[in-house]
Amino acid sequence: MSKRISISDALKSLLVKKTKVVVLTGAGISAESGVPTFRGEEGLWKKFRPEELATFDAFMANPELVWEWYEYRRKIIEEIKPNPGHLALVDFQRYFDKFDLITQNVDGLHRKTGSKNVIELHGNIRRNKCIQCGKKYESLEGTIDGIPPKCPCGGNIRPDVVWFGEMLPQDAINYAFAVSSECDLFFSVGTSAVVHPAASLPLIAKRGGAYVMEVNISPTEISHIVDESLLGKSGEILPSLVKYFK
Ligand code: BV8
Ligand code: ZN
Repeated sequence: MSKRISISDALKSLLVKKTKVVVLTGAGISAESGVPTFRGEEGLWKKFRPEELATFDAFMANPELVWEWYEYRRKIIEEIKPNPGHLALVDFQRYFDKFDLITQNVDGLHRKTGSKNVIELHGNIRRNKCIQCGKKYESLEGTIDGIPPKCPCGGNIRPDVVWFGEMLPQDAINYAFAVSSECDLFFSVGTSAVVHPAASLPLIAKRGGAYVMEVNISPTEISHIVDESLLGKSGEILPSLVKYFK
């Protein structure tokens, strides 16, 4: 049973139903489900730098390598299960009258847990698309076998994620900017806050007058601007915040 962590009176007074809440998550919230983060010591990018794998140029230069890297990551996420941090955010969504969950993660775990209307800023590794005709593929059915597979139109199939140097889905990022600037309480959970434009959301929330929280096992690039940092695992901290719900 997770104990109740001590929090400030300011945060306690905001944990009421009418508070407008936005949560931004990064790879850290999936770490306790066994998904390697990006920049940690065991990080996915230990062997390769992000620019060598998560870019369109990398894919065009070496489609097999990039495809195999995503297949390796898809295998990992096939077996994983949501952890108490994901589950707590479903409770958050049920409790607060106005709640938005924005994620940088591509593992689809929030949706799998039951969170609704998740804003996936960087796409979803479970989905693919054709680089030539843009056709989206929820599964590889209808594609031509190969590494990477090919679309009947002849184009290579790629993961439907946002690579470095690529625009984020316009509707997703616009919505994220809007709700972050209007919320009362913003949580940055399990993200190193180095990847833009997602990393600007806590700043936008702060400028909009929100109380900005950080939940992380270690300090990050935004620790100096948040109102309150809760140091620890999101799988322990988020469920213990649910205990404060009235
Ligand atoms: C764009 C999908 C422009 C693919 C990803 C200089 C300044 C500002 C911006 C830039 C710049 N130079 C370059 C840029 C742009 C670039 C960028 O931000 N680069 C960074 C590295 C400097 N951004 C882009 O390219 C974006 N596009 O800007 O387009 C544009 C404009 C016009 C026209 C065309 C283009 C696109 C960015 C999206 C890239 N795609 N992923 C894939 O996943 O393969 S990013 C990738 O990083 C993931 O999505 C990931 O979510 C994201 C952020 O990483 P984190 O989630 O934070 O993960 P990380 O490992 O870093 O940290 C984990 C954290 O968890 C740690 O803090 C750790 O302490 C904590 N933790 C661990 N365990 C726990 C925990 N916390 C709590 N509990 C635990 N148990
Ligand atoms: Zn095609």
